[in-house]
Amino acid sequence: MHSNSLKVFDNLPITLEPIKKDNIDIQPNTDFLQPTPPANIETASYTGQRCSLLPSQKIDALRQTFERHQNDRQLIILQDFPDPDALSCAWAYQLIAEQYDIQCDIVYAGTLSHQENIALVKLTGLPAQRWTLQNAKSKDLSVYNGYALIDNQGTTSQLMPLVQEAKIPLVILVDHHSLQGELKAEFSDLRPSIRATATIFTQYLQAGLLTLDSSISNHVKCATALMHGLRSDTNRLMQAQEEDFLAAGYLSRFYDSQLLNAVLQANRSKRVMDVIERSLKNRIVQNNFSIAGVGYLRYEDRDAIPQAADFLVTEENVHTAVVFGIVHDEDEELEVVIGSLRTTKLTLDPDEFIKEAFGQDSQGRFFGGGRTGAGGFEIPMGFLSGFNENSAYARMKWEVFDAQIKQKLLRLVSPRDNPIQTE
Ligand SMILES: [Mn+2]
Repeated sequence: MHSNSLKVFDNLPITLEPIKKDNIDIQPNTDFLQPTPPANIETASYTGQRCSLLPSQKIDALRQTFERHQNDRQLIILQDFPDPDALSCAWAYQLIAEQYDIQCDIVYAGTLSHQENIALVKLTGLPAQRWTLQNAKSKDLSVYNGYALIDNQGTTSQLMPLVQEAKIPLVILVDHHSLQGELKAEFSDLRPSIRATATIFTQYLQAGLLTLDSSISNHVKCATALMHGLRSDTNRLMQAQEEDFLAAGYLSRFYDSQLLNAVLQANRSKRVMDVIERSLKNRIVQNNFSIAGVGYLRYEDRDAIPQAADFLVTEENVHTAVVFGIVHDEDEELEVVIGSLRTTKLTLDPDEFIKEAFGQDSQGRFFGGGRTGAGGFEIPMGFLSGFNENSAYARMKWEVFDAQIKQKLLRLVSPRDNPIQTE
């Protein structure tokens, strides 16, 4: 199974824009088992064009936004660990913007840690740049007149504080994750009912924001990247809905199936296989939830966590898998607990489940969230980071975090028999 299919929000957590919630309900809560609300009205309203489910006013507003920013230079900020959906849409945005003489730099602060993402970028020549926090600080941000957030709302990028400090205005926000906070953009298109941001961008292309041409190599490659993004955010179209299929149908006229196949053939590294093995060995299955702690991982291997969750959720009688581990970033001397959730249970909302399970930090920021079928969390270890050369300490630390995360999850999985209850 293609593991990166649902990995987007794995990087979620260290929310920069605090999302405040007044009452923190500490009772076991089963609200997350409620069915998802109906699709928003905007996406349901048909316009003249048969194939576009997009209101024409939205397209006009987007076009006017680009017109107002002619000759600008913009940053396109992706989540720290960008996935195919984000990467492909950023590219489509860049190609659309070029027509208005807007020059865009696509940047992310983390790494491309999934083999398919590396293959996508290499094989298509996708123009994304890695800006670590260190080298971002040395950049002259005053050359940028604006920035765009694509497939994220700024809560998953370490670059946000820098951009906000530099007072660069948020021009365009396009995303399909649940609303993360109150960000004001000149133009925003937030549609949580859509399965992939690639679907939204394909609708823009279809509506004429960029006329794809099969004789232009970059157009073919971008269409291929969008097809990959759309497939990977919809679990290979298995969770796709009408709009996604229509978008895929449109892309099928331009994409290169052999190139897509080459991207999908990327193999898992041995280290990823080892993490999957650990998750299998350590998993506990309770009430159709499979939960596994995988211990310590290197920063570059963090993507093994969602891949392991993708794998565990395929076991019979399992509808939801949660895999977590302690990821250490040697450069920054930081340790973070990172976890991924995958579910095939339609009535389980990963965003609510994660928020309910782990709550918020002292500043009111949630440790994670999600979207249809997938969620993720990150819990910084702060003061407890490091000193793992002492193996007894490292083991003890892991055991404490492992037990605590399991307690928090099991409280929701089987509210009445928490194994470590003290009362
Ligand atoms: Mn996405």
